[in-house]
Amino acid sequence: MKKALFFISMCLCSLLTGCHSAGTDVPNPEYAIVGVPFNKVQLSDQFWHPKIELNRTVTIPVSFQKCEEEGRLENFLIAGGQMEGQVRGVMPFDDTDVYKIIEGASYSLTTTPDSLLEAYVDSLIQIIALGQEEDGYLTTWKTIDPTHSPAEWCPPGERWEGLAWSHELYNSGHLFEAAAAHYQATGKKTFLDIALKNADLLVRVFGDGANVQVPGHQIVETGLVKLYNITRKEAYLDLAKHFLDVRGDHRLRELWGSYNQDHLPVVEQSEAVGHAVRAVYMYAGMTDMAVLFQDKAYERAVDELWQNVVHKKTYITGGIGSRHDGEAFGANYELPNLTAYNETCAAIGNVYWNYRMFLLHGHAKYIDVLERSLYNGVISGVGMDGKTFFYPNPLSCDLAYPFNQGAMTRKPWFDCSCCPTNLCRFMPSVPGYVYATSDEAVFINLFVESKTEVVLKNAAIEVQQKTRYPWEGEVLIGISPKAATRFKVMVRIPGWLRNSPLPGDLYQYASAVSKAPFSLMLNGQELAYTEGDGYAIIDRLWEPGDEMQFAMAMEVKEVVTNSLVAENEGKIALERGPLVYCVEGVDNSDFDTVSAADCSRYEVVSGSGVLEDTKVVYAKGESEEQLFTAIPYYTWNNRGLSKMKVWIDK
Ligand code: FUB
Ligand code: ZN
Repeated sequence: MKKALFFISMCLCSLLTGCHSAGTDVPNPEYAIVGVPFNKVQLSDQFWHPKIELNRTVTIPVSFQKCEEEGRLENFLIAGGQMEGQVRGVMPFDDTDVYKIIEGASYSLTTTPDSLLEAYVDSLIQIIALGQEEDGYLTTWKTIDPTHSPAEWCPPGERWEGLAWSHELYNSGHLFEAAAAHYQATGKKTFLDIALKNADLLVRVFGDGANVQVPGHQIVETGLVKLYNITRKEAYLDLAKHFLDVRGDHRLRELWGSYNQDHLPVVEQSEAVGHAVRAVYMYAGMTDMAVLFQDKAYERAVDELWQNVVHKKTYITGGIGSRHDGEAFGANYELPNLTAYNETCAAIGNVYWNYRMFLLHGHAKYIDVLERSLYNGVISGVGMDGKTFFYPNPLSCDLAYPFNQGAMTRKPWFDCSCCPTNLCRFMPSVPGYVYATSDEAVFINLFVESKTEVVLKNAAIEVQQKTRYPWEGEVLIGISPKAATRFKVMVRIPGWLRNSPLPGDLYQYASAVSKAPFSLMLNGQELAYTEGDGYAIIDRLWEPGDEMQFAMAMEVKEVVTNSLVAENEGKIALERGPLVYCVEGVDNSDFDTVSAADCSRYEVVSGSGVLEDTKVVYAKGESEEQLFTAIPYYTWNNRGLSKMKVWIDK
């Protein structure tokens, strides 16, 4: 079967047309701050670059293979009348796995050209086109047989019937996001044309209030904005806003309730409730609206929601959505460790949302949240082999509770494989979070060895970082305009460096950190800078070849939780730089009684075996005896079954 599909896809590949020039940017010009797109940032670091390579060489190929094996591609062929049969798979959104992997493959093609992969992606797009109906409709299970739903919980029905569960608009949203990325990465319009045809159908069906149903699972909103950024077609933007404006309005339709964030008009929502991935995708869309429509009600709502999530509902790992039941946010301060859900997709969505909040407000606190999710709750989702995955990401494992969809180790795939394929698309986009620009400033947000070129005040400026972050705290930041130019450089001073693990009072460091947590020099000399919005702001006439030396103290710090989280009473977690640590049974034979009470110092040493590229922490007692060993949280469960905990008795 696999061979047959590959053959079909390669034949279709030869029909390919519509190749355009590569590398078109689609940043959103309405944001006062614009991220430097991923395809303009070259990473050369030892942390992210290998992970992105692993994603390119292992995660993406194995995920494509799973899609072939499990009939995800056949569904498009059956829908297009090219094959006989009933829908394959058990989820009404299986189409999106294919879109999301194409999105990731497109990103990786920009940084690493690969003619075979490009041909394969092109052929998949041809297959997807076959599954699209004449008028642009594209959800294969409904086209194949609307009376037969792949999932028990999703009622069958004609187009747009049962939108609470049918995922038709979710499918469109991922289609739009993937097609925008494919166009941005390759310059080809093949996938974009499919997306635009589908978007035009949505405008005809839902535009102008013709149909006041809303998506059961949000994402079409941000997808439409991405299409608007490319086409500047107002109808896409208006439809995105329409979907948000009518949500939760009981005067228009019978509401679905808080699981779908459909209990109140979105601008009246102030507490994060319901399904976590749905929620953060929606908040990302709302943040887009706050900017694009200069809408203060939207801005106020996302500010309040953000405060609620960060101050009361975020794990120390940046994970969100504490309940397995409904894959949902819990009540304020409901942050259990063993049963923490923390879906990988929710952590990824949290990055998407926080990045938009940064672009809206320009404050580094949003990058603090983003960085915490990125280095902990996102990358814990994929094993070091690149082909096994966590769906939930708990903060404790007792070797009894099968947290990972029935398992206690990472699994190669899931019937609902949203998390692996979200990682496929997310990982190669990481370079896009490192730098940003406004009219007068360059932002250094993440510390990653890399280089880029930005244009500010009509001057081209080379920006470069050399660093071994997150293992070491020194960063050399090269700022080199072609000719001397005055502008600002904003160097983020991470919250973890200044006694604030996360904004708010959910977590604190147990003791004050070093008096001089960082230093910033220019060309080896003292440097005059001001501080604001979480940044060191250096406003000067920059000369070709200028270089700053930013040095952050990388101490091991103990974190304590607000007493309202009863679960963590009397316990500490360990952090070093942006990384949260945990203890695993495999390193600690006395796992159940591990305690930091008698710890007098922490020693940082290089890991070994699969952890050889990491730093592990030894807790030492008064007479230098080893009390326990802690490893970076994201690396846990890579050495077989083991108990694990982030929060340690003190
Ligand atoms: O419903 C689509 C995806 O499946 C959600 O985002 C995940 O939480 C999983 O339920
Ligand atoms: Zn998921």
